[in-house]
Amino acid sequence: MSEATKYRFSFGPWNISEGADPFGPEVRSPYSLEEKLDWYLPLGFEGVQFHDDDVVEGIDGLKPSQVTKRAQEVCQSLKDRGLVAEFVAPRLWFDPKTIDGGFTSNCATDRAYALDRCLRTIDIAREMDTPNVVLWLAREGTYIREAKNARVAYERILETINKMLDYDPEVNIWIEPKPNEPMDHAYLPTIGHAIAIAYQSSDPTRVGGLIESAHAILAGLDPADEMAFALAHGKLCSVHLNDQNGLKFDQDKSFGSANLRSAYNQVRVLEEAGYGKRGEFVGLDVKIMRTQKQSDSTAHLANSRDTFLHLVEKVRTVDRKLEQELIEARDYEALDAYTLRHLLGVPTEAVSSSQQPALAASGK
Ligand code: XUL
Ligand code: MN
Repeated sequence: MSEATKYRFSFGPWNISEGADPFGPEVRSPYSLEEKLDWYLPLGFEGVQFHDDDVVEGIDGLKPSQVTKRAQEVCQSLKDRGLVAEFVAPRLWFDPKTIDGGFTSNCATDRAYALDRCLRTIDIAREMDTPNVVLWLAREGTYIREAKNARVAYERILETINKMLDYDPEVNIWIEPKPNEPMDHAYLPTIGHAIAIAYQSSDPTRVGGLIESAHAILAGLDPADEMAFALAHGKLCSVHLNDQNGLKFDQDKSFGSANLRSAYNQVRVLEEAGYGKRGEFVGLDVKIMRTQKQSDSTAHLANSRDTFLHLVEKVRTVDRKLEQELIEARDYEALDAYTLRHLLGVPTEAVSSSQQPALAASGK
């Protein structure tokens, strides 16, 4: 039997937040990046996910030499604490020049800005000792379909990805799909779309995906099946585990909070595929509830990691022989009952439907 995976965890500084939402301001005071980095190891995390401007604040107003200097400082802060950068992602949705999207904007100077920002992100990633760049294509979509030509938009996304691949022969690009928010519809809404564009690119071996549980749910899809699809293509480069209670705003709830069984199946798919054995991180893109106090600022991260590890135990202790027998008997009712009892931690005898009174005999 192969050795059990020792999972490594990551999150981004934005996951320790001040609680602002579209209807109200901050309710907790901010921590500096350095203070946040101090908490990673004590919380059980060693990977740090960054936006470009999490590393270099005010990036657009700085000279290349200033950007490099700041990136080197942050890289040193990581090293001092025994941490590593997992990836850097261009924040392409804040600047007025990206109001109508970056890669797919109808304005050529806006598109040039977006490409340039991505190339500077690659420079920062290089300084941070990571080859990985994540593209969450926040505004690459439309509020109304007539606003852009969707076919041209797909071509423009592909063109930009190819330019990034050309710019640095070492860079890997991980697309994080999301179907909506902030746009009504996004152009790469699912991992299927992301993987299709990866194969179309000039170097498919360097383009893959990052799946966020909540984003898959918002697309009406099952996160575990989405992960399985990417794993089957060798293209699951990272995950943003979290949870989402139905089709509403992107909630980034703690992992397992809304649907523990779905969380179990995500862990099961990852564990069975040996995810993590090739150095992949278990990323948690979770948000603490706005109602929490300042001193609770990191509780959701510790809780989500803990839930993940409990679910790993559940996956490792499932009775595979019984599962196989129930599958062969096509007794999925019993398999369902067994799964629920296993998750609840209650004894698992008497799960077969054959324990039922003989309904057939009574003609029902
Ligand atoms: C947006 C989202 C982002 C990305 C990083 O919904 O998930 O946090 O994960 O830019
Ligand atoms: Mn995310």
